Amino acid sequence: WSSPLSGLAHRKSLNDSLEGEVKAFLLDEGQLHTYDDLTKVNPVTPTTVLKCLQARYRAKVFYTHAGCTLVALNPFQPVPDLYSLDVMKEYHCAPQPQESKPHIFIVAEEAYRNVQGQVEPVNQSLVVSGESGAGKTWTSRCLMKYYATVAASSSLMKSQDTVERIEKRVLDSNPIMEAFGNACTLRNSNSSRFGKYIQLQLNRSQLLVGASVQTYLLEKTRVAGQPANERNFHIFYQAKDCFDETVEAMVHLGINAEKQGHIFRILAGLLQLGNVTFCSAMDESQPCDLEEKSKDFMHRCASLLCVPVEELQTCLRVQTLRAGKQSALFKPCSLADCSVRRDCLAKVIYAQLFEWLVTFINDSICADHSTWCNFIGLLDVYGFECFQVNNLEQLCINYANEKLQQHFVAHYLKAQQEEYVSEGLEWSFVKYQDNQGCLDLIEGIPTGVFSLLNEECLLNRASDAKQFRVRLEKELSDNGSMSWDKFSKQPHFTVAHYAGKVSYQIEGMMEKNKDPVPPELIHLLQKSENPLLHQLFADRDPVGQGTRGLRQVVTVVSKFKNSLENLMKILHSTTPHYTRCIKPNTDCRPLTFKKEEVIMQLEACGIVETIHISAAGFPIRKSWYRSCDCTDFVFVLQALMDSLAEAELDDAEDLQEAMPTELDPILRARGSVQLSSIQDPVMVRGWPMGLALASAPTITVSMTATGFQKMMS
Ligand code: AOV
Ligand code: MG
Repeated sequence: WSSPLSGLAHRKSLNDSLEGEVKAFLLDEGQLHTYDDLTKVNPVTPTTVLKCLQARYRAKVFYTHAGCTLVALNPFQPVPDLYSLDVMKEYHCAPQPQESKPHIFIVAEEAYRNVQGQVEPVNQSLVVSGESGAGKTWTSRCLMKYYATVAASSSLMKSQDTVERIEKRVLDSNPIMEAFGNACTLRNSNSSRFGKYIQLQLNRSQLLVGASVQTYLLEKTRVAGQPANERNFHIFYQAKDCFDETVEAMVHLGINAEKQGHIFRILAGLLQLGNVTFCSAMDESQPCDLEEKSKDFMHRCASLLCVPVEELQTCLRVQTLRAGKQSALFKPCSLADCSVRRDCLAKVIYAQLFEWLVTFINDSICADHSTWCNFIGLLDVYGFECFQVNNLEQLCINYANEKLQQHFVAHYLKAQQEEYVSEGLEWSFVKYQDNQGCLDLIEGIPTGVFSLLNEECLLNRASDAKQFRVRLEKELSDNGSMSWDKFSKQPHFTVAHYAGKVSYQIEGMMEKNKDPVPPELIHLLQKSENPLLHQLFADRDPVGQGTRGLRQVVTVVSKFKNSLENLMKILHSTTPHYTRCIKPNTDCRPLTFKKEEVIMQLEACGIVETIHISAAGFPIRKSWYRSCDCTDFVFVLQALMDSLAEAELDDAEDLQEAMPTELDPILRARGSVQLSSIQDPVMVRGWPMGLALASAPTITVSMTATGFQKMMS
């Protein structure tokens, strides 16, 4: 308890300084930056929370507790020594890390101590959320470095130079995955274009012995085209230093020079392919021609991908229609289709290469199952996105964020309140934004957007955006999270996500969901003499989507939904810890705090509700503030604390006796303060519930003596 109010003398000056809205604001504004936990802000309103965060940001304090969650403000500039080895040690060695200054390392250390469990090991998950550019990936990297340091197992030191220690290898997975899976977007110059859940595997002695990575839906369309002023994946541009780092990481993970050669030839092939353009043939019955300047690109592409150039040209421009088992018909593709095929080839190669890298990384860092017993999982997914034009990628990304929000709501907001009630605490439910309606809209069966989209895709007919919009409207118009922009020229639908409304363009959505790959392209790649490219497609069934033998149409959204459901199962089986990254301004400018932008993010993730509910774990009950003057209460509380700090309290009677007489005038004015003990103290995260106050004019102070003492210590 670090209230700046200490004793009677302050009361008058405090009252004098309270005016207008600030009147309800009990904290000395000059001291706002000292509030390490937003549950101590009083009263908890979006404005007061915002003020506190702003004051802290100004004072270059970037982490603040919000009860059960940690709020991380993005400084958008390096903060010297914030993540140094010494700081890690400090938090790791602290007897009570929670009492140190708020830091991501507190969350890390708490999970690390929890994982051992008092009865049996409990796996932990660190869920980092926030919008694009808020700092999730940065935070995840900090967390990984922390564990790679405090849980380092020197026994695994290998003598060969190329096989690095496991901690180093786990960390080295980052630059590789970021080089291939991150890109510069309008929101973030290092935006993750895939989701990632990494499980850090710990042995019985809590040493890091390995890790496994699960990735989610790489935004592969980016390889073929990017929105204006955005870029392709980093790997296509890296300048020397970053590139060296990527290559070094590859070496550490066992991707030798030969394999690297294969990888870079494939990437170079994709760059050449991207330059290929087509033009209509004179004779319409003939396949499209290559633009003159594209012929060289085509040759270089074929040579780099190690496929016959004639066949490459043909399969980009001619569709092969099977007619019976043996014979085939050939149909020239339209000009537009040629480009679609070119892009499709690039996408399928890149996505497969990315998947191969992830598998390779896993093979290199995953510990044998017998050697580890529990894990700490780190979740870093792409943040909520809302662009001018949003399509299936954004729908999936925002759906993932919606799922995480639900996990948070269910796990924390709902569960915590139910716990209070079950423990007999008089409690009126704090309303929070339940996003089930939005999730029903997206994933509901049989009439959610995903189901309807799949249905449309399985019909095997040319998809029509207008028709699909009509269908959506017919089936989903009674869902409050869905709305329509009547004036938009293109067919759209708008979803009210927890983090804001997003309008999705329907055009192109069906094709993206089907994600068809012409079989000719797969046949071609299977002939590649680049051993890696050949390997990427060796097992693939050219006609079906999956590997040979499993012939069924798996749409993008059904695959994504399944993988997210698995993720949710894992999250539910672990103890979660939430970190909310906040982006203080959309321009990514250092130390710039835009109130309107921050408040929207705070509201979106329900921070204020979280604080209200968490605050119940502390001694102040919110309802009290609504009905009476807060200054009195804090004053009473502070005076109580001051005088009881030294007292030996065994029961409520002791407490009654120790009541300071200075309180009498207030008590007379306010009614009385009754002290009684709670028979069964409510334990909230190891804290006996301190005080619960009933409404004015009678102030009922209920507490356990030990609770009070603990609070004081
Ligand atoms: P994101 O992961 O949340 O966005 P990042 O973690 O990539 O966002 O953060 C964006 C940028 O903010 C980083 O590249 C850093 O420059 C800066 N940054 C973030 N946290 C810190 C910090 N603690 N200290 C200094 N700089 C920081 V996305 O992946 O786009 O949703 O899809
Ligand atoms: Mg990221």
